[in-house]
Amino acid sequence: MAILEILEFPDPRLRTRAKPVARVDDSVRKLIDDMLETMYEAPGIGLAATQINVHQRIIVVDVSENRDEPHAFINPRLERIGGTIESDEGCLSVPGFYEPVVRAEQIHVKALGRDGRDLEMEASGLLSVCIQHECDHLEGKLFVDYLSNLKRTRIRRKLEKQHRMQA
Ligand code: K1U
Ligand code: ZN
Repeated sequence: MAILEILEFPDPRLRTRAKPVARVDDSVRKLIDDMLETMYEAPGIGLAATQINVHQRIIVVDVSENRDEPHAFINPRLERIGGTIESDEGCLSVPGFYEPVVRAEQIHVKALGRDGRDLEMEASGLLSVCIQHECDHLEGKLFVDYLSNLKRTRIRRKLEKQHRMQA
């Protein structure tokens, strides 16, 4: 397994729309295992392939307290069931910033699992929020896009400054 580099906002590669996975083979399973290792090490509760500069429609999540309930979704499709939930969101690609975002409270997810078989799941609360956040990444969308231009610009400038200092 391997820990992969996570792209940071405003890297333009985070704006790439990911392509569907045509076949779930060993290379896809290895990628999922590497994504889970990278997510746990960060630490985070989710990760999309886009964030590690792989533009395939794959996300992983684990919102459990003991960090022992990993989920992988390949080619995920979401249906909104109902309700709205506002919660503070963070992002491993926008480190150090947490802001409130409004999303659907309950969702239905259809995808392929790590074994390549059809998978369906209903999710609510943090799991629902995290899956929606990760699916946004596959569209090239970040949680900062839900914020005001002023807030997004402030975050971008602070991260650009940090990146200059690190270079
Ligand atoms: O997509 C990502 O960058 C991962 C992101 C997911 C997320 C967090 C909060 C709301 C929605 C989606 C993170 O995991 S940020 C880190 C974080 O929230 C966290 C890390 C360790 C323990 C608990 C939370
Ligand atoms: Zn994120």
